[in-house]
Amino acid sequence: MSDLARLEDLPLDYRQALTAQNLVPLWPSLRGVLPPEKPRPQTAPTFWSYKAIKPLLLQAGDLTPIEKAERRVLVLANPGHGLEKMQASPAIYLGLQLLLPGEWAPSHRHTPNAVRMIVEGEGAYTTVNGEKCPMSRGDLILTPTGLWHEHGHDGDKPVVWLDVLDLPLVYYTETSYHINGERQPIDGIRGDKIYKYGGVVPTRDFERSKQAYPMIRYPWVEVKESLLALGSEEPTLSTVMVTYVNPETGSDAENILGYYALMLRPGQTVKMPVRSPSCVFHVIEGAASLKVLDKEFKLSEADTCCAPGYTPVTLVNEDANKPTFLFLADESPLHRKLGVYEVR
Ligand code: GTQ
Repeated sequence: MSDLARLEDLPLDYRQALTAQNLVPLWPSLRGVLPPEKPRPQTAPTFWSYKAIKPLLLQAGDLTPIEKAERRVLVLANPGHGLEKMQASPAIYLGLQLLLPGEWAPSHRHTPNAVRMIVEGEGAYTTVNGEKCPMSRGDLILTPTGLWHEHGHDGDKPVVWLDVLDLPLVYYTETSYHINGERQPIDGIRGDKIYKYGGVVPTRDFERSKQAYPMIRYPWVEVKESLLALGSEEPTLSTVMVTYVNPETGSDAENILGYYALMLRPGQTVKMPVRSPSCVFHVIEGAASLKVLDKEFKLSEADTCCAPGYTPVTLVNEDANKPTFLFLADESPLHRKLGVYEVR
C-alpha cells in the first residue's frame, strides 16, 4: 500500500491557514482512522488482582467517609486508553465498590446502565425502583438507565461488588447525567421470585408485563444451577454458557452491554471465537488462566481482566477436578445495534 503524504509535507503557512478556518486535511490521518483489514484497538489486555485491590479499597473506607464519596469506588482503568479516561474498553467501565456496615449510598438515577456483580460479604442490598434486592456473592443486580437506585448495608462485615457500566459510551455521546432523589419506599415485589421459572411469566389481568426491566436481581444459586444442568444434560457441549436476558422478551438484559455466565468444565480449554466486541472476565468460583495476545493471566476467585475485540482469547480451567465459573460482560448488544458486530 502506498504511503500517503504526511502533515509535515505541507507548507507551514498552508497548515496555519487551514487551522484558522477549523479545517484538517484528511490524507495524513486516513490510515489512522481507517486502518487496513482490522481495527487497531487501544484496549490493552489488562488484569486486576482482587487480592492486591482489597487492602486499597479498605483503606479508602478509612480515608473517605461515605458522605464524602457517595459511591466509594476504585475504578479498574485500562492503561491503553489512559487511566484518567476510567474505561476498561471503549464502552465498558468497571469499578470495585466498598460499602461498610451501616453505611448508606443515597438514591440517584442516571442515564448510563449499570449492573453489580457481588464479590464479597453479606447483608447489603440495593433498592431499585422500590425493589429491595439482597446482595450475595455471585448475584447480578441490574440498575438500568433511569431507574432509581441506592445501596444499604445491614450486615457486620465490609461488602464489595463489581460495578459494570456503559458510562464511557454514554459519556462519549454527551448524554451522561444523574439526578439525586429521596430514600425509596420498598414495594415488596421481588422480580427474581416472580420470574423464577424461565418458562412461565406473570399474566396480570390477562396481560403480559409492559415493564422495560421486569427482572432486576439474578440470584447466583439459580444461575449456577442452570449452568450445571446445561453441562450435565449436554455433556458434549463445548461452551457451557448462559446469557442474562429480559425474561419477557428474551433479549439482552440491558441495551448496550451483554452479560453472561460461563462454566469451564474440570480441566477444560475454551477457545473463544474471534469477535468484534471487547470482553471482560471475572471469576465467581474457581480459577482459570486466560491467554490474549502476548499475555497470560492467572485468574483466581474475584479477579478481573479484559480483552480487546478482534483478538483470540483462550480460557483454561487448570483445576482437573472442579468446574470454574466466570462472569462475562461484553459490547455485543451495542455492536449488533450499530451493525458492526462481526465474528471472524
Ligand atoms: O453505585 O450508583 O461505580 O452511580 C459509578 C457510578 C457506581 C452507583 C459506580 C455510580 C455507581
